[in-house]
Amino acid sequence: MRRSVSGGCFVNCAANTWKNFNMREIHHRACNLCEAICGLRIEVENGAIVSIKGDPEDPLSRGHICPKAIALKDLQEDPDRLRKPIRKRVTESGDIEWDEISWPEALDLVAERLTTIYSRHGVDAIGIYLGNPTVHNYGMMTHQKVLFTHLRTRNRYSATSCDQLPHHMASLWLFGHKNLFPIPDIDRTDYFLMLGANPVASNGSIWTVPDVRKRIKDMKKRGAKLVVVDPRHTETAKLATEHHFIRPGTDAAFLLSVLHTLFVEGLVNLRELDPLVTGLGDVEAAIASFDAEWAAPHCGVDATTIKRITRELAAANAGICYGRMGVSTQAFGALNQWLIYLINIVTGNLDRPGGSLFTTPAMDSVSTSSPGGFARAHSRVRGLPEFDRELPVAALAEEILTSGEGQIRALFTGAGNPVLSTPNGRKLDEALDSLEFMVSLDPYLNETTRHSDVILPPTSPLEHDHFDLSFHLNAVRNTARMNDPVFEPPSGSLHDWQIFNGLGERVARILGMEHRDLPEPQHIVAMAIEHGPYGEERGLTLEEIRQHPSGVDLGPLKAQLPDRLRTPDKRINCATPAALGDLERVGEYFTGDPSALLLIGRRDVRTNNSWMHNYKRLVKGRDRCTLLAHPADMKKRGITDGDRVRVSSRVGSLELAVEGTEHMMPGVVSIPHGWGHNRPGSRLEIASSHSGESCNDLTDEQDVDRLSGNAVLNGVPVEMTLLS
Ligand SMILES: Nc1nc2c(c(=O)[nH]1)N[C@H]1C(S)=C(S)[C@@H](COP(=O)(O)OP(=O)(O)OC[C@H]3O[C@@H](n4cnc5c(=O)[nH]c(N)nc54)[C@H](O)[C@@H]3O)O[C@H]1N2
Ligand SMILES: Nc1nc2c(c(=O)[nH]1)N[C@H]1C(S)=C(S)[C@@H](COP(=O)(O)OP(=O)(O)OC[C@H]3O[C@@H](n4cnc5c(=O)[nH]c(N)nc54)[C@H](O)[C@@H]3O)O[C@H]1N2
Ligand code: SF4
Ligand SMILES: [Mo]
Repeated sequence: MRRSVSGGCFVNCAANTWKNFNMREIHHRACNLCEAICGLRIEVENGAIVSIKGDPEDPLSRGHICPKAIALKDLQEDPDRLRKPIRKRVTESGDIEWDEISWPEALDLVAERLTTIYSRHGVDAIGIYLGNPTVHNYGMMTHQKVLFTHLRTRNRYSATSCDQLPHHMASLWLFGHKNLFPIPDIDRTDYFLMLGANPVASNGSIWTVPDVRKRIKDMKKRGAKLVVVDPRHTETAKLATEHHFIRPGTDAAFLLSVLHTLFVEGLVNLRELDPLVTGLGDVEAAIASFDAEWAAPHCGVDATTIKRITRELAAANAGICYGRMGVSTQAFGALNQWLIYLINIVTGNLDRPGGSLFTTPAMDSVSTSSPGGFARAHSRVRGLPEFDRELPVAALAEEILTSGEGQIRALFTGAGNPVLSTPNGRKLDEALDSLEFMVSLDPYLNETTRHSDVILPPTSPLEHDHFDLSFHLNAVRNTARMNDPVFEPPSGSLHDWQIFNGLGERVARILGMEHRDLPEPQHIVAMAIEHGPYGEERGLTLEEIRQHPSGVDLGPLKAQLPDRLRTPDKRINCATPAALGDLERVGEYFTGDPSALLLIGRRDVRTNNSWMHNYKRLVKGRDRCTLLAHPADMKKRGITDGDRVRVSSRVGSLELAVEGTEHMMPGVVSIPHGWGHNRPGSRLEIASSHSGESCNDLTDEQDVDRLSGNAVLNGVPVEMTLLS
């Protein structure tokens, strides 16, 4: 055992003096569930959690907490959460059974199967998919390369390409690094134009903004304005100064006309950015035909309103334009994010307090990771472009199902549930069924991992230490936290990073490659912090951060251009060829059927993508997996509130109950994602009795943002009929 996971000391050395379990103790901890990374105080008595509360001393979250954090207790105690590796066995009568096996046996088996397929069919025969919790678990971030550098496959996929891929692309194009995100400085802004985001439910994304509700209220008290543009009158829209419906998928028209208005009305004002910005003349010429009168009939926001919003944004001392999932996971995801960045640039609001600013995290992934690259290779079957050495996940099923050289025959999934989270989940189900071998690094036997031959369950989040590697980069204030584990890991269990070390070592040994285990994640982070911005400047160390378990305040976001840019000439060249090239598609796209019923998604504060429906406190009460529709669309089809309907798209259909609401734009329906726990063979007792349906049985893997390859999850044409 020890030999097999060298580098993995179970007792987390300096970090832990194990607690006396007969006492009540408060553990400080940052929540790992969503991007808000709220500080928590977890009270433990006799080895069990008795309360979870917000930590008022956390300088970022200031005591905020949401219902999901309390479910960390349920996650810790869930009998369905796997504690030991399990291997699939098909009985003589064809039933599937799962047997617990030891860690050495599991790791040996996985390494042997992966290397056999690799040796027989070549490097690209192994596919990798990593899901969202990867970025909430620093050991997965630091250690995945221990295994993946040996596997060298081009078939790498992740949730990024059904999520924030367009942000990375726009950041690379304009600022020179995929992770240089401009963060809305909500606490100091005068004007906020928000498209396709619902932070009151999501708690913010590519924007770590705990307690956003209070921040919005404070902002309005100061006299600042929040304008929300969304096909649904969302929880965020309810707090806004104004809300405008927009036809899904048409934000490019809206944003182009905002930029156009800024140009033609002489509202471009680069302010401090003036010496840094080039290429605006080319952009102005390229968008000359996209005025507000052209945009209005496509997007459903009238021309007068578009122009007024534009003038208000331009007149604000400090303003923000921000867009998230609704504008990223649709037909023009990459173009939209590029346009949003440009609007912030030409109004002089980039790098401006109260506008959008780059952060300065203690461990700076802008310095420690590659800048990223685009379209240096393409997927085998459909020719979709890579970004940062990953292919769009919309291509995963076909890369498994289409025979020929480079076909995926074995798949490694880690912290992901692509059967529920990626477009056309039914096709992926079929594809996963056809694999020669599949292994999942995951604590649950769920809709995806049921296809695996072996499931490797890591320790729970509270059983390992925690430093947030991802989200300080996106936060509205610079802070840092390092927290010790709340519970001692059960004897013989392994952390995600130890599993990567164990597999990496075995794969290398079998393939005769050189291998070095990586040290514990905290050592890697400690080094990066020492060489990070505060380490170099004033000797900040991980140890010092650990001494402040509620977090260290590193101050408000600051202007830092041109230093922060990673472009070779330290300038922002706005005339991005790929984005300008995509403009050709705009006119063509908007000739589509204006009467089509379009499907969008939604998030609820009690859900977290697909994986937190197995906790009673989060699923109790009314059914949340319903279809929302405007009463006019229901009436046309003879549907009344509470009826069950069939919704169908090019790829599939499902049945669910309807809720009529004028909060939906006419012509648009909404189904939340992450449900559909009714597929046989998973082990999720509570989730399967609140199963809902998976809206990704309707989304179409063939319909991607043609520029980026990002999945189109919003604006999917569907039909809705009453079930008799
Ligand atoms: N239609 C539609 N689809 C969407 C979206 C949408 O808005 N609409 N949103 C998309 C977005 S933004 C995202 S990020 C994706 C998410 O897509 P995925 O990341 O594929 O799915 P999750 O539901 O987050 O599944 C997380 C998995 O990680 C496991 N897990 C949890 N914690 C850990 C851990 O610490 N270690 C390991 N090894 N495993 C862990 C869980 O058991 C679960 O199996 O879904 C996307 N899909
Ligand atoms: N409670 C909860 N919180 C979460 C998650 C969760 O599942 N549950 N998931 C986390 C993850 S992984 C992510 S990535 C973030 C996402 O964070 P957000 O992007 O803030 O969350 P969404 O609810 O997906 O917001 C997308 C909005 O876009 C709107 N929309 C849909 N189509 C269009 C369109 O074509 N144009 C415009 N303008 N708007 C459109 C939708 O109505 C919705 O209000 O949330 C994170 N936080
Ligand atoms: S908002 Fe997100 S980070 Fe904060 S407590 Fe809720 S789930 Fe955790
Ligand atoms: Mo996401």
